[in-house]
Amino acid sequence: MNKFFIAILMVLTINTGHANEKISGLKMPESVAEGSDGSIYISEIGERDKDKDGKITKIDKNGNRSTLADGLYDPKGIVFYKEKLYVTDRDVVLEVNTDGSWGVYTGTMAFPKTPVFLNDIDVSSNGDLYVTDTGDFESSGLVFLIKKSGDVSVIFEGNKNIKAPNGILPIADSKLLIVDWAGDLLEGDLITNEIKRIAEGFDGGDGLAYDNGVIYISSWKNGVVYAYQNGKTTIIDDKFEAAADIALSRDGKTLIVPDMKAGTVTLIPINPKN
Ligand SMILES: [Ca+2]
Ligand SMILES: [Ca+2]
Repeated sequence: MNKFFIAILMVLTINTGHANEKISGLKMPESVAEGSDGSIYISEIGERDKDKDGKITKIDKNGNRSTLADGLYDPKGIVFYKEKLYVTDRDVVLEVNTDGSWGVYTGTMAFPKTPVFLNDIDVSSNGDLYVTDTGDFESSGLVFLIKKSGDVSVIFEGNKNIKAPNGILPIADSKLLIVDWAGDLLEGDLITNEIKRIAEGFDGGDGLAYDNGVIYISSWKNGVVYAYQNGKTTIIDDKFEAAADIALSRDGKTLIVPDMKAGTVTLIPINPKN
């Protein structure tokens, strides 16, 4: 347990008597990412469809909270890569520096199909970004690949298997996990371009995390975080109002869960096998 978690734990032990690690007072937190120094970055939408009130909040490893970047629209997915953050914000992808300066990394016009509702973002080891567009939340979703070169392509689009993709996670050079708002856990093959359903029942699916063969899935609608392994789904925690885009800490020991409606980020200790 590092200093950050100890600091949070102490505060909450005093307040509640429980070892329940929770950061509160956030405005519609959607997504989280851990930096290389152990800081946690949280995207806060603020008011939906309202410009300039979105921001990125930083919680450093000692538990100190600060606003890293503000003036955003409705920031959603966030990922850390090589000392920068990449953030989806409606119909653009932003690049946010660790000093808080930010700008547009991929503009609306760079997309081959006009983005409607850019949602989750993740990165492969070579710096390629994968971005979901949940579209109309029914059937018009898209998955974009933003190459390091800046080229943007559609790699998956709405069909019988993929409807309204939300959470996305590359798990190997050739495979992508996707959780669909419609409730399906999907696996996309980046070589054959095929997509298959590997599990279902995650209605309002939002975020994904992966470690050692275990896939963690959040349901925004159900307020639940699930674990899926070898065909079996278990519930990690079902006490959320709207569990949004989760992440796993770099040491694999903590699941970080933003709750958009409650305005909190909860740190759930999980027990890796080793
Ligand atoms: Ca906003
Ligand atoms: Ca999301």
